[in-house]
Amino acid sequence: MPIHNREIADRFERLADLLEIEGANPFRVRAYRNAARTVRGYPRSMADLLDDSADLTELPDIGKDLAEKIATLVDSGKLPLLDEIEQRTPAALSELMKIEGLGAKRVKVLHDALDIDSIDDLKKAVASGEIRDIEGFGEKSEEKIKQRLERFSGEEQRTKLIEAEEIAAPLLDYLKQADGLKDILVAGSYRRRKETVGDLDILITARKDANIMDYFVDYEDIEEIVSKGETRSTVHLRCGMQVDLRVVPQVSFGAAQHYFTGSKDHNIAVRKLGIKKGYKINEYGVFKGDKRIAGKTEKSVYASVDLPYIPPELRENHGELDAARKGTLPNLVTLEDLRGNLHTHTDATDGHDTLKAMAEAAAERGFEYLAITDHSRHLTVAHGLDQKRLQQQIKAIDKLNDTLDGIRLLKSIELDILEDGKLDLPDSVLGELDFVLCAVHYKFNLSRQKQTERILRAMDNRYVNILAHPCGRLINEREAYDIDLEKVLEGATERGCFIELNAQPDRLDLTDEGCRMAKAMGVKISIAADAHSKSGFDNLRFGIDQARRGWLEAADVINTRPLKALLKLFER
Ligand code: DGT
Ligand code: CA
Ligand code: CA
Repeated sequence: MPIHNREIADRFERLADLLEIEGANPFRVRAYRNAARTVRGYPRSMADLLDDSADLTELPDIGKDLAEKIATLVDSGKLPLLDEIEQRTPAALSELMKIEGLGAKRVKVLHDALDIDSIDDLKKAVASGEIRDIEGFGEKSEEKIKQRLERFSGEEQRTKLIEAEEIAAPLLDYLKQADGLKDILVAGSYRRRKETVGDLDILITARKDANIMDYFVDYEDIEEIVSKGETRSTVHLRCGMQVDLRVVPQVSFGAAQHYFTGSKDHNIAVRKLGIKKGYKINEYGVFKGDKRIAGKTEKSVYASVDLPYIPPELRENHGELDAARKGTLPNLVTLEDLRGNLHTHTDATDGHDTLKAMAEAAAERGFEYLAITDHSRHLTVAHGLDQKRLQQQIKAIDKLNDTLDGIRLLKSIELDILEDGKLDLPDSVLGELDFVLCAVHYKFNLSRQKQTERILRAMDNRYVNILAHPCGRLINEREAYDIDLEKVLEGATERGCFIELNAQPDRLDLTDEGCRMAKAMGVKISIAADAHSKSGFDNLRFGIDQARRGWLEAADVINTRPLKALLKLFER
């Protein structure tokens, strides 16, 4: 059975959690967390890599021991060390650590004091008011835990797009081998490129005698067949993902694509336009009375209500129908529009590849420029650059630029924004850089007003050009810190600063809504890979997805500009 990167990463994370609760060596804990992050974000599945006899120790943060553990997991589905630990420490304690504010230490205290082993136990303890009596907790923290529990249970579990892709890929490969299959497409939120998806909606057309459904439910990764019919089946995969599969007639394929791509609100709005013209629009086609007048292609569905084709990323009923009618749909930015990347780390700080390797990888991708933005010295990473090391890097970049052909390295830095909005390197050295990136990496819990002020103060510095990952969220892991985004965007325009859309698939920060707001306010965006290794440039396509959902066109994005025009933008 194929094991997905996500499952491997989850196990390593649980291992790290349990080790941390047991008070293990922090470096050991960190090693498993880093490995989990590498595996989770890796564009190819570990199973595939091993199939190709790849050397896993070449991946960031994967040593010999971890490589062996991954191989065992792929081979047998087992992680013996985790099994061993779960004998003595309940696995569900790792769940408790997902509650914001409960770290390993506090989880252990709860466990030791009240035998709390699960979210359910914790809920009961909160309800009976027992938490407040534990040393170091008190009434206030009991109340906080209560609120967080409520929020936690309210969240439906949605899957990050990159993980959904990883789950979909082997299933699609499998389905494509079905006898008699003609077309196959993943519709739903997946096709709209939403940052997270609830389930996968797969559409198929096939020869009449093809037994698609029998073939489908034989897929080895299925845990439960929820329903199986001739044209529609629903299953749950082992990883928990639901898959809806529909087999539709060829003449209806466009209408089905349209219907099942959604969003629901978009569909309803289109259907209303149909009703006005006396048509019925559903997943089988567009009908005038009993006569099908459109539906073989999506384009024909839109044409039936006098609209041009609308790209899936826009189909949220956020004004796209009006824009389509008026002929003002945006000409959405594409991956090919990007001429370079403005957020990159090397092994000088927490990246994994050398300056030269990153430069060559970027050149190979056809980038015209690549900005090196290692971390500054403050709290973020252990090896942040101080003034002296930054100056060394500047020299190294100058030297490398002399030898590089076709690509220019830009000298930059990712500065920490300190709590008071000051920056952690002096202006004298910032002046030597091509531009400056800044970001919040700690003190996430300031009040809205203070956090907003903090960022505005940082942008006051005349050397600052881009605010990186402006909201600080990690999808499914950490909420955004509280800021007044409108004020920050306004502050950015006033100061001639730009905002980043960080393309790491677990950040995607700025959000799609944020992009629309920025566009409306005239703030330009940098779509940035935040690459920590050569493969990190692959992130860009997720950034593009999000940007398109945010209605951005090439002109709204600064790294679509040729080098000269870009450098001009950085003069402030
Ligand atoms: P998800 O799975 O929560 O990420 O979001 P979707 O958009 O993939 O939603 P899903 O899987 O429930 O349904 C797939 C599409 O099917 C949805 O985008 C639009 C269409 N659809 C589902 N239910 C309805 C409905 O009641 N009316 C209409 N017009 N369309 C629907
Ligand atoms: Ca769906
Ligand atoms: Ca569905």
